[in-house]
Parts: sequence; C-alpha cells; structure tokens
Amino acid sequence: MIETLENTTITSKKAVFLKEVLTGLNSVPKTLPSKYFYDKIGDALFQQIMELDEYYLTQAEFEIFDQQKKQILQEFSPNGESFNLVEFGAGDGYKTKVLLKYFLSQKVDFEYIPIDISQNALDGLKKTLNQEIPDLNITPMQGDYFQVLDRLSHATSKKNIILFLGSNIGNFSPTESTKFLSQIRADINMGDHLMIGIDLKKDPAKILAAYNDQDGITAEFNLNLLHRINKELDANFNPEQFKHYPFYNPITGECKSSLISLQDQEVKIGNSTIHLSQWEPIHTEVSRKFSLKEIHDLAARCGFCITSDLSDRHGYFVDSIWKA
Ligand code: AVI
Repeated sequence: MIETLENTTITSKKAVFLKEVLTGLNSVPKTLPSKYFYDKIGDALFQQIMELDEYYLTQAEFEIFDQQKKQILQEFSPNGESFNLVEFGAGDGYKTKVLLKYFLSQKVDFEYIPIDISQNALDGLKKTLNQEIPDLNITPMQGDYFQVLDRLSHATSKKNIILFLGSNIGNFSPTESTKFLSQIRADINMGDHLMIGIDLKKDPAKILAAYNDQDGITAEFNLNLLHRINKELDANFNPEQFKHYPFYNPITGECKSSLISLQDQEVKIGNSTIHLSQWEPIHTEVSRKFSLKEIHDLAARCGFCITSDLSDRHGYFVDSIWKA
C-alpha cells in the first residue's frame, strides 16, 4: 500500500515536470523553469559556483555577517529577548554559521529552524551543525515554507526572525516576489523581522562574469537541466548542441541566462517532438539585481518597514532588515 502511494507521488511529480517542460518549450520565446536546476548534480554544481571568485555574492554576504554580526544581533534582540531564527532554504549553512556561532557566544536564547523542501538537505545540515556547533538548538522542518511558518506563528509567542539569504529573491519575477514577501508579512506577527539578502546593481561586467565563469561551471550548471530532462523524462537533447549564454540588462537589473541552439534540431521528449531553429534561445533563469530604492519600494509594497541595510565594503550586496 505504502509503495503504491509513493509510486503515485513519484509519477505525479514526473507528470508535473513533463507538463512544465513541454509548456515552456512550446512557448515563444522558449523557456525552462530554473527550479529544475537543483537535482543532486545541480546542487553540487551550485555549491562549486558559490566557491568561485567570480561569484562574488557568497563572499559579500559572508563578509556582512562576519563584520556586522553585533549590529544584526542588536536588531534581532535589543533587550536579549529569545527568538526563533527561521531560515528559508538553508543550503549548507556556510554563511549562517557565522551568526549561529556569534549568537551562542553571546549566550542568546534562540532556536534555529531551517526549512527546506528536501529532507535530505536538512539531514545533511543537521549532521554538520551538530558536529560543528554541538550547543546549537536546531529543529529542522521539512515542507512548504508557508505551511511551516503559519504553524510556527500560531504555536509560539516567541519572536520569529526569518532569513531569506543569497539573493534567492532575484530568481523570482517581480509579481512572484511581491506575492511571496506579502505572504511572509501576512504569516508573521507585528514586531517580527525578515532579513533578506539581495544582490545590488553594479558594473555590468562584474555581474556578467559571475554568471559566465572562466571554468565553465555555470555553463555546466545550466546545461545540466538538459541532462536532467534526458534522464528523467526520456528525452534526447544533445547538450553539446547548446551554448550557455547569459546577458545583463542594466535598465531592468535582470541577468538572464539562456541556452542557445547551435543548429536546427528536433528533440524528442516522451511522445512529443520540439523543433529548435539555429540560434534560437531557451530562457532558463533570471537573476535580478536591485537598486536600494527598488528594495525600499518592494518592502513598502509588501507591508514592511526597513530598519537597516547592511552592505559589504565594495557595496556589491545588501542584507536588508525588515520589520513587520
Ligand atoms: C540561487 N540563486 C540565487 C543563484 C543566482 O545567483 O541567481 C543561482 C545561480 N545561477 C547561476 N549562478 C548561480
């Protein structure tokens, strides 16, 4: 019985994946959803991207936490009150660990609650943190961000502090980000905080290099989407006939990545056939960059007040602290 249920879930996940891929590839221009980057190989490639010199975002946010952890704690808990530190999509915890260790050293009473869709990711994170920071009170929660947040806001009188780091908001469309952040605002209580990591507009060459590294890791990350579709949806993309192509528009702040078809070609996906013309792009991801004014407008639109904008020494990135 259980096996049947699991199989049903797997089948329906696959059906949704297939439907979204075919809808995207039958659109004009062609698109593929970036959420499908993150299978096991995609996770490992993204980990490598975060360690690249060109991908300045990780080090900039690390520096902000390292240099300004005292002020961050002061904002979160001005009178030493206890809180829940709830992180959406926690990853490997590389940057968050700086804050966790500092808060513990200051004898703050807090519970770290990383939320992720992947139980696997949470198990890995818990294991690492138990080894590295044995005194940490950690309660990983698997599931949809909002279901967990809703449960938390009703279950505890403690202040909730939400972390949404790494410029993940940049992967949303403007409509999606307004909806997502307004939903957070609706689910938290007056006086709770959101700290959101956002990549700023800067020299277009710097941004482009971050999405087109010399070692070709980002290209591999983008092309992995085709490998994944081949494996999981019985398709026959030839990834060698596609080229990773990012471009940055300084007016909109969008760095858009695409895969360009190097020749006229037909690709089979399940029972469907997709035609691609030579030089036709498949849009795969948007990584939006913001000005401070755009961040302030976004916060106001979603019902938050900004209490501080913490930036790195180059002014590349900001961790903006918002209050409900
Ligand atoms: C996860 N996200 C914030 C990354 C970004 O910068 O948009 C994903 C990424 N894509 C290419 N490089 C990194």
